[in-house]
Amino acid sequence: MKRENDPSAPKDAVFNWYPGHMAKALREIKQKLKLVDIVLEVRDARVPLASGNRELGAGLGEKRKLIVLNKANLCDPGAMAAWSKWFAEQGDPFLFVNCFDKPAMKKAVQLARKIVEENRRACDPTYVTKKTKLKLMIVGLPNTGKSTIINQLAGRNATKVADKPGQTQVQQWITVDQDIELLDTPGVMPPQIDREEHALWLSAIHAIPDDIADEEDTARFVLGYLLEKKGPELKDRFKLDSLELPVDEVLQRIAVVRGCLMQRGLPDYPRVYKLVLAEFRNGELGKACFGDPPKA
Ligand SMILES: Nc1nc2c(ncn2[C@@H]2O[C@H](COP(=O)(O)OP(=O)(O)OP(=O)(O)O)[C@@H](O)[C@H]2O)c(=O)[nH]1
Ligand SMILES: [Mg+2]
Repeated sequence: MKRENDPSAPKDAVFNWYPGHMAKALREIKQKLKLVDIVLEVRDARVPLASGNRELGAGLGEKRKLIVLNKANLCDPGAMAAWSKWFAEQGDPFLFVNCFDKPAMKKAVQLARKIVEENRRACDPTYVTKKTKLKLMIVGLPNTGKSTIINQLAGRNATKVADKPGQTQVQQWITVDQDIELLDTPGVMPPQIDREEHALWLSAIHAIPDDIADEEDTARFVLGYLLEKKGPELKDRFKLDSLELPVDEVLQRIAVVRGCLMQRGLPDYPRVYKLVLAEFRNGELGKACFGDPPKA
């Protein structure tokens, strides 16, 4: 992994990708907090803890927050159950969702409204529930699906989305209907990542761009994970004889099976790395979840 963009990054950071627009984005998030009722903190369900951002979380102060673990359709169900138990024990409101699932998104908004109402009642015991416009701010790491969530709720392409970290670069208000308004914000990375493992997880889910992370390291890590997990998808898609193979051999096998070859039949490894990452990220190599819930 490279240490990029910031020569003043702390020496113990194994990885640092914090382009200028992210510092600005964080400042603007703090400035707009007073205009919203609640923040949806979007994470990737496949990296439930390390796709959070402590600095961003601290910046939210006392504002009510709902943790939305998006892309649940790509997350290993057993791991998701274990993480759900852990999140429930922590006491912060959370929800695992696949944002293309309309009823699940409806439930997320209902839960957000309930949290806001409960908070109003806690601040003012004489408060009587009334239907007011709900204003939500959507924050989180790059590429976690913030803008897609907004488009799904709005039922139209109100904001640009792409499988590319750093797509949204400026804040944008989107009116869903007369009851809901949403503020889309650019993805913000933690200023530094201390653990090599976390940098690999975040690269695997494409929260970090491939030209900043190292495609070879990330693809090798993903293959190692899938081999250890022994999911049938890897074996079937790449016609492997076994899942007991070293990563080097699997890479060679993929090059042959998928025709990623150069002159004289030599493997074109950069193409293989790209192919492995693309297929992993759209779920074709099976569901994943990196890391275990912390032990009490
Ligand atoms: N499988 C799956 N893909 C999703 C889901 N939500 C979003 N995506 C995909 O994730 C990619 C990134 O989505 P965006 O909405 O642009 O992500 P973002 O968080 O706004 O990214 P930035 O603007 O870079 O911070 C797109 O290719 C989406 O189609 C989901 O629930 N499931
Ligand atoms: Mg976006």
